[in-house]
Amino acid sequence: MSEKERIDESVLALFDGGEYRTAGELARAAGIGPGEVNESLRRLEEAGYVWERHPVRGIALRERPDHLVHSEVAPYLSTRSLGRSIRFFRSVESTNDSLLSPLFSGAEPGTVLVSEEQTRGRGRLDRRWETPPFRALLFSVLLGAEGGPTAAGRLTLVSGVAAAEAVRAAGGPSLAIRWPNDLVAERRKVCGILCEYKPESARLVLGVGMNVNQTVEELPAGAASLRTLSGRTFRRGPLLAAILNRLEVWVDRAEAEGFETVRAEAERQSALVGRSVTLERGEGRVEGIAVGIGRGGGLLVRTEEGTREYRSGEVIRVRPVGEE
Ligand code: BT5
Repeated sequence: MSEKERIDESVLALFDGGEYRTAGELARAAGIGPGEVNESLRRLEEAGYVWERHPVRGIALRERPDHLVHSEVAPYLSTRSLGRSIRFFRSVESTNDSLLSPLFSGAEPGTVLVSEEQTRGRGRLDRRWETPPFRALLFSVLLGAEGGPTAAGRLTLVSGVAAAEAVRAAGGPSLAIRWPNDLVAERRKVCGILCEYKPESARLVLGVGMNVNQTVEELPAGAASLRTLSGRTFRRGPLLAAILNRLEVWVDRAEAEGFETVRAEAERQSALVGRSVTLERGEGRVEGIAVGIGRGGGLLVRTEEGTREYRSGEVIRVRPVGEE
């Protein structure tokens, strides 16, 4: 955090309940001079904070922009470890890449990195993840790396279950899990998850991109945001905290009870189970009926040859059973 950011945070911390503060009070509390108080108020105004200035009572905060800052997230966190260290960025190439960079080589598991914008947001297979600044949730979580590559597939499902639950609890739409890594509503993609395991450093990073307040014009074709689905905007800070809260609960549950609990829940919330699917894989296509989620976190597909768990691949078509 830069010195200016530190000053702005301590100024903002004094405005929790709509109260008035004098410039002198602000200067004392933040340990700065009156000139720096004014500079900080101006910087915050440019960032979207609205101040009311009263000749006698002082200054009150009337509106906060929906920016991801510590004071928008931390008060809503109830986790033991996830998000106890959160780093906020205005712009990075990719939150997954940043968290895996040498800069964070000493970071503790549970560390979260959030950005308002990504200039090279990644999907799987080097596809792009595109969102305008200040509208989406883009974050990565560093996790303990036991389990290696298969842990990544399972963790993707754990995260999907947790994120869908947090969105519902925030009064948002009901999202289904579209194996392997999407959350969808009305067949439109709302959230993409990119879990990466780096054997060199034995690090597992979970990246989540969720469309929150984008308008239809701000979304790629085939996508939806919580806003387009429910007709209202969401405060992203508390939503991020809610996702981390549920994520920790589900990670703990998976550790204590085994993957079965998560598997069953992911199956229940699946957008694919009970439908005909076409699965594209490196070695060709598989046509069959999705009948469940397997013990390895893969998709169970029944074909004429029997039922098999596929741990990788792309579902390129979904339709009701019996439809050609
Ligand atoms: C994913 O890949 O869905 C995983 C996306 C993960 C993004 C997060 S953001 C934080 C973290 N840091 C990163 O750099 N990445 C993670 P995949 O299944 O390959 O889907 C990618 C495809 O989704 C693209 O090819 C587009 O068609 C589509 N897409 C791109 N942006 C989208 C958006 N905002 N909403 C819905 N779909 C989108």
